[in-house]
Amino acid sequence: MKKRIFSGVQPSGILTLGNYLGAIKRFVELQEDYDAFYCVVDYHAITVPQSPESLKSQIAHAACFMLGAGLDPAKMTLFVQSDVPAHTQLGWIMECTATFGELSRMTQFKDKSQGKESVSGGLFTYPALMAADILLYDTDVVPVGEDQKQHVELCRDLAERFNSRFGDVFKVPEPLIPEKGARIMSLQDPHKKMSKSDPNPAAYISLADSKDDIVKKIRRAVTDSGREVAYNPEEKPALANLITIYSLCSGKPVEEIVRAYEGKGYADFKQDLAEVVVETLAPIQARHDSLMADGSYVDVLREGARRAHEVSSAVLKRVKEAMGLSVFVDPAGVRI
Ligand code: AQP
Repeated sequence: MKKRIFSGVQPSGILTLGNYLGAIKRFVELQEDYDAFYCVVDYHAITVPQSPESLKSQIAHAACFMLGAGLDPAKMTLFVQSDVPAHTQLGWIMECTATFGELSRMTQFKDKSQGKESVSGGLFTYPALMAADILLYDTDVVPVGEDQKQHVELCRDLAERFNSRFGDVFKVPEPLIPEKGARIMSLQDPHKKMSKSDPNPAAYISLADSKDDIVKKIRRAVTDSGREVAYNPEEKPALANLITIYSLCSGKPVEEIVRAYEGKGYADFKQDLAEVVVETLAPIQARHDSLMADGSYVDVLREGARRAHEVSSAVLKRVKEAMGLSVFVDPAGVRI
């Protein structure tokens, strides 16, 4: 039997090249060998304010970019989190399993709440919901970028704690972090990761960016002092990030890229990098546009939610029974 994987993407903006290279590209490869469940985690997106129109369209774009990148409904299950009731139900149980101290130590909460006058309670407890997302599918492996590693570790701790109290209920999942591309950095600050919710659009390449936008953003990307195209993440982190993007998009090893630009300057390198990124995104954008236009992604999400509900409701029932909670109706509210 194939091992199960689960992973999610937040529709908190239009997906970026970081999301693609760090996660979605891998999702496409992994659907060949795993029983894959991929989720557009819209409940996570509302941990920060979202307008109803933007959220609705960001969910559609996220699904179409994921399908456009190569996710195949015949090989994997793609669904939207809020279509499957078990997520928030187990989310609450996981909040009651996690401790305040544990949640306070999550670095993403610290980063995202920094400098804000007011943050939602959901931003604080979101790693408990993420643990629920994963555990509901008896997940073996969670493919994520480096930034999510701490949350998957928390998920493992919560599963083990729950199992030690209530018996062998949850499968304890393993994170799967790519060696390369685990963290694509901002084009404006190589010490910050590329994020779709960055207030400065010059900091990221959105999967919806036009050729002109991509060329401009790469031309304006910060580089380090000096002129030589050399890969040195410690001393030249901005350039190293650009070389990593080049390598992941072109499939060429870093050494080959560095060799090709010996004696040339940053301008030549950036011009070619822009071309490589445009070529990588063009087919994804074309498929995304046609899925958005014909609306066929809706059927994919509907069927995905049906499958996800089937699997997750059985796991939730197991959890509730183990804890002594009521199981007189199924998670969708139907009497059983
Ligand atoms: N910069 C990145 N480099 C590599 N991988 C990344 N991921 C995100 N940013 C990078 C990976 O993409 C998957 C989906 O991430 P997410 O949308 O669920 O949440 P996130 O990590 O918080 O992504 P963003 O773009 O930074 O969103 P906002 O701005 O809303 O916080 C995950 O596997 C993640 O590791």
